[in-house]
Amino acid sequence: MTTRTQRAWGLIVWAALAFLCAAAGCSGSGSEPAAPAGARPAPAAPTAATPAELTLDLGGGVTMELVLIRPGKFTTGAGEYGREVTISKPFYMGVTEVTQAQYQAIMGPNPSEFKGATNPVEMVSWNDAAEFCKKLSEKTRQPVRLPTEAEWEYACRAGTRTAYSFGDDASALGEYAWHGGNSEGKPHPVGQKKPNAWGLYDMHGNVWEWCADWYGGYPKGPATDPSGPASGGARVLRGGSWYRGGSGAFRCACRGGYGGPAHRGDRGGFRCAITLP
Ligand SMILES: [Ca+2]
Repeated sequence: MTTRTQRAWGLIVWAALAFLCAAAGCSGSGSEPAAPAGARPAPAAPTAATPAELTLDLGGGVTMELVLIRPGKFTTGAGEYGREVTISKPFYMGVTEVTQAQYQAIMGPNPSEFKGATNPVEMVSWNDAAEFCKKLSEKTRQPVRLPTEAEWEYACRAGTRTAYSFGDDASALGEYAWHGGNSEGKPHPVGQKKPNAWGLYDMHGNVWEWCADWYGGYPKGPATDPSGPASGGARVLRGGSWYRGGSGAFRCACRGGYGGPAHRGDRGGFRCAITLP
């Protein structure tokens, strides 16, 4: 497939994604339903075996920083979804999207359209991201994987109950996100905007992020550690990208998910998670 064909196909796919997102209630910026009491994570202290921060050595002077995410509960979604989700196990979450330097250190070639060592890697499929995690696991002897969609939203919310991790006011989005209104038509080096309360950068914007789950309907009622349908045709993407100008795609609850696991686009990347032993 030629680059032009890939990009044209990508436009079709992302347009469909935007439609899905809008259909899923991501186009507004209103308040979300209040979460039940106790929705914030338990303030468990990190231990020597589970430090608050973890640094992986990818070789060649390249590292990856992750932070400990403690168990807790959150209420997901715009009003039509509102339901309680429990994250019962701690995990580590990448502080940033995977950069091109990190991707090259593990995979070799850099597939990105917008080249830059500290830019997020893009033009990576879900399969590519999974392969990266597998190889990084082998290199570091850590169980590196993609976050589940529930873990991603939990980490994005960082204990908040609002439309965005910084509140309900979309006018502050530019302080936290590269989006269509400030990106000048390209992704930017990771970690330049403000982090959320748990120290995670670019959860809103820059590039969409692949999650582990197949895209499908949410389970009804409360759920604990949901991991999506057993099978499907598309994988979940979260967080919005440098391309999109509307504020809806950047909501903590907004679901993306289109294109099969082999789809690549210049608006899609990922970040890593690690299961604790
Ligand atoms: Ca992002």
